[in-house]
Amino acid sequence: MRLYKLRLASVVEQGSRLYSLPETGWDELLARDDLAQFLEDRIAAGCAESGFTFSPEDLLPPIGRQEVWAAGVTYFRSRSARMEEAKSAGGGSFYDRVYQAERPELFFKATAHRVAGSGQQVRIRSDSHWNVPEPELTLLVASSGRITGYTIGNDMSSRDIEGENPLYLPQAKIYDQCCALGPGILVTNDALDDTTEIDLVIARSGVTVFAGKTSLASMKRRPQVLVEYLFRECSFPHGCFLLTGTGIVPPETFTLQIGDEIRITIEPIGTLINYVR
Ligand code: DO4
Ligand code: MG
Repeated sequence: MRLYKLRLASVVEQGSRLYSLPETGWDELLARDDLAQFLEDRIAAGCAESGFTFSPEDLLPPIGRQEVWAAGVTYFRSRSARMEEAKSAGGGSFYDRVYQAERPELFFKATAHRVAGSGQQVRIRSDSHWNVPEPELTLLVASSGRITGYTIGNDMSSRDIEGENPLYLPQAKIYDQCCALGPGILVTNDALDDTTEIDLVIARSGVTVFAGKTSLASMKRRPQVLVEYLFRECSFPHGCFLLTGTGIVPPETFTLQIGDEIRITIEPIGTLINYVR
């Protein structure tokens, strides 16, 4: 079952049918521990209007008052790329240490104001010359700490700023339209299979300039463990989103340019499409 946020409605896709949920607040839905059951019950009770249709332009980012957090260095590829980028500044060993450590790297990424939805624009910083998208499986976590769904996240990153000094991480990671989420939320109580693939394609004027692939089998940490650390000393009355880290890093010669199209696909969630401006 997939849940979409539109300008005027919350919409559930079940099988090949779309149902709108009038009078159901987005934040109230996302905070729920029993989201899958709640949506199924609403549909079964006839409280959802069927026969609804929408086009991709109607989509909003699937976020309301939730905070967006991110985990880092959860794949070997991210560890190695970051050790290299921070080496000359003397910061290289931090990344290997956090990759091995019991405590994960978790950082605050965005509120809704800085998040783009599918079809919308993400930004690169004007004071950076080396920028990449980070395609990440993203958890929807209820206020209780239970994982109730999955979406796709793009953790836009300025690698030159981060590499100059690890203490610049918040500036490399947090700015307007630094994050994309969408297109919708796969609502399920089941964990995603380890064979689930994450695909990234970057196109420039219609030509692919980078393509990469990974799978959840390469992620070093389990989603529930990341959530357990995040919830240790933070409460989330409206639930939250947690990006789980990137396993795809383009080569050092690559940087995003204005106009690039970024496509991230994770089936069975869908494809998140954004344009750089
Ligand atoms: O430590 C820097 C950020 C790491 C990150 O965002 C990732 O691995 O995805
Ligand atoms: Mg990341």
